Amino acid sequence: MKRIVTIQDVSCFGKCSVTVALPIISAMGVECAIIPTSVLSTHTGGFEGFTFRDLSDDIPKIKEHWKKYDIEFDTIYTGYLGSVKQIDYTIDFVKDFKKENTLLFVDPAMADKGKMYTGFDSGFPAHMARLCALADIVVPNITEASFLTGTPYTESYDENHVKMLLKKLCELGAKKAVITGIAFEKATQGAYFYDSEANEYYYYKAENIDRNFHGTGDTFASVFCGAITKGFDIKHALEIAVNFTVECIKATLPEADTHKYGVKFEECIPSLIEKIK
Ligand code: PXL
Repeated sequence: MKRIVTIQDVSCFGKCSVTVALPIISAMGVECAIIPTSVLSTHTGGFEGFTFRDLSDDIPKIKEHWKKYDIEFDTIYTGYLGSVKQIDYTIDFVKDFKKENTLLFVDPAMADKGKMYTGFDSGFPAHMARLCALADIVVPNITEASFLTGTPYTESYDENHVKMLLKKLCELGAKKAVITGIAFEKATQGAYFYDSEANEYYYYKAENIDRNFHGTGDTFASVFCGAITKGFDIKHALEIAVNFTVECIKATLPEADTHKYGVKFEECIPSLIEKIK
Protein backbone atom coordinates (compact mmCIF):
# COMPACT_ATOMS: atom_id res chain seq x y z
CA MET A 1 0.00 0.00 0.00
CA LYS A 2 1.26 3.45 -0.86
CA ARG A 3 1.67 5.98 1.94
CA ILE A 4 1.31 9.75 2.03
CA VAL A 5 2.04 12.08 4.92
CA THR A 6 0.15 15.33 4.73
CA ILE A 7 1.38 18.36 6.64
CA GLN A 8 -1.30 21.00 7.10
CA ASP A 9 -3.78 22.42 9.62
CA VAL A 10 -6.87 20.91 11.13
CA SER A 11 -9.81 23.25 10.63
CA CYS A 12 -12.43 21.77 12.95
CA PHE A 13 -15.41 23.08 10.98
CA GLY A 14 -15.47 24.07 7.32
CA LYS A 15 -14.15 21.42 5.01
CA CYS A 16 -10.54 22.00 3.99
CA SER A 17 -7.01 20.74 4.59
CA VAL A 18 -6.84 17.58 6.75
CA THR A 19 -10.62 17.02 6.91
CA VAL A 20 -10.60 16.84 3.10
CA ALA A 21 -7.23 15.17 2.47
CA LEU A 22 -7.65 12.34 4.95
CA PRO A 23 -11.03 10.97 3.77
CA ILE A 24 -10.23 11.43 0.07
CA ILE A 25 -6.77 9.88 0.17
CA SER A 26 -8.01 6.98 2.34
CA ALA A 27 -10.91 6.36 -0.04
CA MET A 28 -8.39 6.14 -2.86
CA GLY A 29 -6.73 3.23 -1.09
CA VAL A 30 -3.64 5.14 -0.01
CA GLU A 31 -2.57 5.33 3.63
CA CYS A 32 -2.62 8.90 4.92
CA ALA A 33 -0.50 9.92 7.91
CA ILE A 34 -0.88 13.47 9.14
CA ILE A 35 1.15 16.16 10.84
CA PRO A 36 -1.38 18.72 12.08
CA THR A 37 0.40 22.08 12.12
CA SER A 38 -2.33 23.99 13.92
CA VAL A 39 -5.90 23.55 15.06
CA LEU A 40 -8.40 26.23 14.08
CA SER A 41 -12.07 26.31 15.07
CA THR A 42 -12.90 27.01 11.40
CA HIS A 43 -10.96 27.86 8.27
CA THR A 44 -10.13 31.53 7.83
CA GLY A 45 -12.41 32.25 4.87
CA GLY A 46 -15.87 33.54 5.70
CA PHE A 47 -15.66 33.06 9.47
CA GLU A 48 -14.62 35.68 11.99
CA GLY A 49 -13.07 35.22 15.41
CA PHE A 50 -11.74 31.73 14.72
CA THR A 51 -9.38 30.17 17.26
CA PHE A 52 -5.82 29.25 16.27
CA ARG A 53 -3.82 26.74 18.32
CA ASP A 54 -0.26 26.76 17.02
CA LEU A 55 1.25 23.26 17.00
CA SER A 56 4.49 24.30 15.27
CA ASP A 57 6.71 22.99 18.03
CA ASP A 58 5.18 19.52 17.71
CA ILE A 59 6.43 19.22 14.11
CA PRO A 60 10.12 18.55 14.98
CA LYS A 61 9.06 16.33 17.89
CA ILE A 62 6.86 14.16 15.65
CA LYS A 63 9.71 14.04 13.12
CA GLU A 64 12.26 12.92 15.72
CA HIS A 65 9.92 10.24 17.05
CA TRP A 66 9.24 8.88 13.56
CA LYS A 67 12.97 8.77 12.82
CA LYS A 68 13.34 6.10 15.51
CA TYR A 69 11.20 3.77 13.37
CA ASP A 70 11.52 2.71 9.75
CA ILE A 71 8.74 5.02 8.66
CA GLU A 72 8.90 5.94 4.99
CA PHE A 73 6.57 7.86 2.73
CA ASP A 74 5.91 7.60 -0.98
CA THR A 75 4.69 11.20 -0.95
CA ILE A 76 5.01 14.20 1.33
CA TYR A 77 2.01 16.43 0.67
CA THR A 78 2.10 19.90 2.22
CA GLY A 79 -0.83 22.31 2.30
CA TYR A 80 -1.78 25.36 4.35
CA LEU A 81 1.06 26.29 6.70
CA GLY A 82 0.18 29.01 9.18
CA SER A 83 3.54 30.70 9.74
CA VAL A 84 7.13 31.04 8.53
CA LYS A 85 8.17 28.80 11.42
CA GLN A 86 5.88 26.04 10.13
CA ILE A 87 7.44 26.37 6.68
CA ASP A 88 10.94 26.06 8.20
CA TYR A 89 9.96 22.98 10.21
CA THR A 90 8.32 21.47 7.12
CA ILE A 91 11.54 22.02 5.15
CA ASP A 92 13.46 20.27 7.97
CA PHE A 93 11.00 17.37 7.75
CA VAL A 94 11.48 17.14 3.99
CA LYS A 95 15.26 17.07 4.43
CA ASP A 96 14.98 14.10 6.79
CA PHE A 97 12.17 12.14 5.10
CA LYS A 98 12.48 12.82 1.37
CA LYS A 99 14.33 9.80 0.00
CA GLU A 100 15.31 9.24 -3.63
CA ASN A 101 11.84 7.99 -4.58
CA THR A 102 9.78 10.21 -2.31
CA LEU A 103 7.59 12.72 -4.12
CA LEU A 104 7.27 16.18 -2.60
CA PHE A 105 3.87 17.60 -3.51
CA VAL A 106 3.39 21.23 -2.41
CA ASP A 107 0.06 23.04 -2.39
CA PRO A 108 1.09 26.58 -1.35
CA ALA A 109 -2.37 27.35 0.04
CA MET A 110 -2.13 30.97 1.15
CA ALA A 111 -4.07 33.25 -1.21
CA ASP A 112 -6.93 33.53 -3.70
CA LYS A 113 -8.54 36.14 -5.95
CA GLY A 114 -5.56 38.48 -5.73
CA LYS A 115 -5.44 38.52 -1.91
CA MET A 116 -3.51 36.73 0.82
CA TYR A 117 -5.69 34.74 3.24
CA THR A 118 -6.39 36.38 6.61
CA GLY A 119 -3.34 36.23 8.85
CA PHE A 120 -0.63 36.28 6.16
CA ASP A 121 1.42 39.31 5.14
CA SER A 122 2.94 40.07 1.77
CA GLY A 123 6.32 38.69 2.87
CA PHE A 124 4.93 35.17 3.33
CA PRO A 125 5.05 33.98 -0.32
CA ALA A 126 8.85 34.39 -0.42
CA HIS A 127 9.08 31.85 2.40
CA MET A 128 6.59 29.49 0.76
CA ALA A 129 8.75 29.78 -2.37
CA ARG A 130 11.64 28.17 -0.43
CA LEU A 131 9.47 25.08 0.11
CA CYS A 132 8.26 25.12 -3.51
CA ALA A 133 11.90 25.14 -4.62
CA LEU A 134 12.31 21.61 -3.22
CA ALA A 135 9.11 20.25 -4.75
CA ASP A 136 8.62 17.66 -7.44
CA ILE A 137 5.27 19.27 -8.11
CA VAL A 138 3.59 22.48 -6.97
CA VAL A 139 -0.15 23.19 -7.38
CA PRO A 140 -0.91 26.89 -6.76
CA ASN A 141 -3.92 28.83 -8.02
CA ILE A 142 -3.14 31.84 -10.20
CA THR A 143 -2.97 34.26 -7.26
CA GLU A 144 -0.48 32.05 -5.43
CA ALA A 145 1.53 31.50 -8.63
CA SER A 146 1.73 35.28 -9.13
CA PHE A 147 2.77 36.00 -5.53
CA LEU A 148 5.32 33.14 -5.46
CA THR A 149 7.02 34.37 -8.61
CA GLY A 150 6.78 38.11 -7.88
CA THR A 151 4.52 38.65 -10.89
CA PRO A 152 1.76 41.28 -10.66
CA TYR A 153 -1.63 39.55 -10.25
CA THR A 154 -4.09 40.16 -13.05
CA GLU A 155 -7.68 39.02 -13.16
CA SER A 156 -7.63 38.49 -16.91
CA TYR A 157 -4.80 36.66 -18.61
CA ASP A 158 -4.01 34.71 -21.73
CA GLU A 159 -2.28 31.42 -22.39
CA ASN A 160 1.16 33.04 -22.71
CA HIS A 161 0.81 34.60 -19.26
CA VAL A 162 -0.07 31.22 -17.71
CA LYS A 163 2.85 29.54 -19.46
CA MET A 164 5.17 32.28 -18.24
CA LEU A 165 3.97 31.76 -14.64
CA LEU A 166 4.45 27.98 -14.94
CA LYS A 167 7.99 28.47 -16.23
CA LYS A 168 8.77 30.88 -13.40
CA LEU A 169 7.40 28.43 -10.82
CA CYS A 170 9.80 25.82 -12.16
CA GLU A 171 12.63 28.35 -12.17
CA LEU A 172 12.12 28.58 -8.40
CA GLY A 173 13.24 24.93 -8.36
CA ALA A 174 10.03 22.89 -8.69
CA LYS A 175 10.26 20.19 -11.35
CA LYS A 176 6.61 20.31 -12.37
CA ALA A 177 3.87 22.86 -11.79
CA VAL A 178 0.12 23.00 -12.14
CA ILE A 179 -1.92 26.20 -11.92
CA THR A 180 -5.51 25.55 -10.91
CA GLY A 181 -8.65 27.53 -11.72
CA ILE A 182 -7.53 28.59 -15.19
CA ALA A 183 -10.37 29.89 -17.38
CA PHE A 184 -9.77 31.44 -20.79
CA GLU A 185 -13.49 31.71 -21.47
CA LYS A 186 -16.64 31.80 -19.34
CA ALA A 187 -17.84 28.28 -20.10
CA THR A 188 -14.80 26.27 -19.07
CA GLN A 189 -12.22 26.08 -16.31
CA GLY A 190 -9.31 23.75 -15.71
CA ALA A 191 -5.75 23.14 -14.63
CA TYR A 192 -2.62 23.98 -16.64
CA PHE A 193 0.37 21.68 -16.21
CA TYR A 194 4.05 22.15 -17.06
CA ASP A 195 6.84 19.62 -16.87
CA SER A 196 10.11 21.57 -16.90
CA GLU A 197 12.26 18.52 -17.61
CA ALA A 198 10.26 17.47 -20.69
CA ASN A 199 9.40 21.14 -21.52
CA GLU A 200 5.83 19.97 -22.00
CA TYR A 201 2.53 21.73 -21.30
CA TYR A 202 -0.93 20.21 -20.87
CA TYR A 203 -4.21 21.99 -20.21
CA TYR A 204 -7.23 20.02 -19.05
CA LYS A 205 -10.52 21.84 -18.73
CA ALA A 206 -14.07 20.99 -17.77
CA GLU A 207 -17.32 22.83 -17.24
CA ASN A 208 -16.99 26.16 -15.41
CA ILE A 209 -19.56 26.54 -12.67
CA ASP A 210 -19.93 30.14 -11.66
CA ARG A 211 -20.16 29.62 -7.89
CA ASN A 212 -17.40 29.78 -5.32
CA PHE A 213 -17.00 27.21 -2.61
CA HIS A 214 -14.30 26.91 -0.01
CA GLY A 215 -11.87 23.99 -0.09
CA THR A 216 -12.02 23.19 -3.79
CA GLY A 217 -8.24 23.66 -4.03
CA ASP A 218 -7.76 21.10 -1.26
CA THR A 219 -10.19 18.69 -2.94
CA PHE A 220 -8.32 18.98 -6.23
CA ALA A 221 -4.90 18.65 -4.55
CA SER A 222 -5.91 15.59 -2.50
CA VAL A 223 -7.23 13.68 -5.50
CA PHE A 224 -4.34 14.73 -7.74
CA CYS A 225 -1.77 13.80 -5.09
CA GLY A 226 -3.54 10.50 -4.34
CA ALA A 227 -3.73 9.54 -8.01
CA ILE A 228 -0.07 10.36 -8.70
CA THR A 229 0.97 8.42 -5.60
CA LYS A 230 -1.08 5.45 -6.81
CA GLY A 231 0.96 5.53 -10.01
CA PHE A 232 -1.43 7.18 -12.45
CA ASP A 233 0.26 9.01 -15.28
CA ILE A 234 0.26 12.72 -14.44
CA LYS A 235 -2.11 13.80 -17.23
CA HIS A 236 -4.60 11.13 -16.27
CA ALA A 237 -4.28 12.13 -12.60
CA LEU A 238 -4.99 15.75 -13.58
CA GLU A 239 -8.11 14.73 -15.48
CA ILE A 240 -9.40 12.66 -12.56
CA ALA A 241 -8.78 15.52 -10.13
CA VAL A 242 -10.38 18.23 -12.30
CA ASN A 243 -13.44 16.06 -13.04
CA PHE A 244 -13.87 15.11 -9.39
CA THR A 245 -13.65 18.73 -8.26
CA VAL A 246 -16.34 19.74 -10.78
CA GLU A 247 -18.51 16.83 -9.65
CA CYS A 248 -18.20 17.96 -6.01
CA ILE A 249 -19.12 21.54 -6.93
CA LYS A 250 -22.17 20.29 -8.83
CA ALA A 251 -23.20 18.13 -5.88
CA THR A 252 -23.02 21.21 -3.65
CA LEU A 253 -25.06 23.50 -5.92
CA PRO A 254 -28.50 22.51 -4.56
CA GLU A 255 -27.34 23.80 -1.16
CA ALA A 256 -25.10 26.54 -2.50
CA ASP A 257 -26.31 29.18 -0.04
CA THR A 258 -25.91 27.14 3.12
CA HIS A 259 -22.94 24.95 2.19
CA LYS A 260 -20.33 27.53 1.11
CA TYR A 261 -17.86 26.48 3.79
CA GLY A 262 -16.87 23.41 1.78
CA VAL A 263 -17.97 21.10 -1.03
CA LYS A 264 -20.00 17.92 -0.61
CA PHE A 265 -17.14 15.64 -1.61
CA GLU A 266 -18.56 12.87 0.59
CA GLU A 267 -21.41 12.17 -1.83
CA CYS A 268 -18.94 11.88 -4.71
CA ILE A 269 -16.50 9.44 -3.11
CA PRO A 270 -18.16 6.31 -4.58
CA SER A 271 -17.75 7.72 -8.07
CA LEU A 272 -14.08 8.58 -7.36
CA ILE A 273 -13.45 4.99 -6.30
CA GLU A 274 -15.07 3.79 -9.55
CA LYS A 275 -12.86 6.08 -11.64
CA ILE A 276 -9.61 4.88 -10.17
CA LYS A 277 -10.44 1.17 -10.38
O1 PXL B 1 -8.37 25.70 1.85
C1 PXL B 1 -7.16 26.20 2.25
C2 PXL B 1 -7.15 26.55 3.70
C3 PXL B 1 -6.64 25.66 4.61
N1 PXL B 1 -6.61 25.91 5.92
C4 PXL B 1 -7.09 27.07 6.42
C5 PXL B 1 -7.63 28.00 5.56
C6 PXL B 1 -7.66 27.76 4.18
C7 PXL B 1 -8.20 28.75 3.27
O2 PXL B 1 -8.70 29.77 3.62
O3 PXL B 1 -8.13 29.14 6.06
C8 PXL B 1 -7.04 27.33 7.88
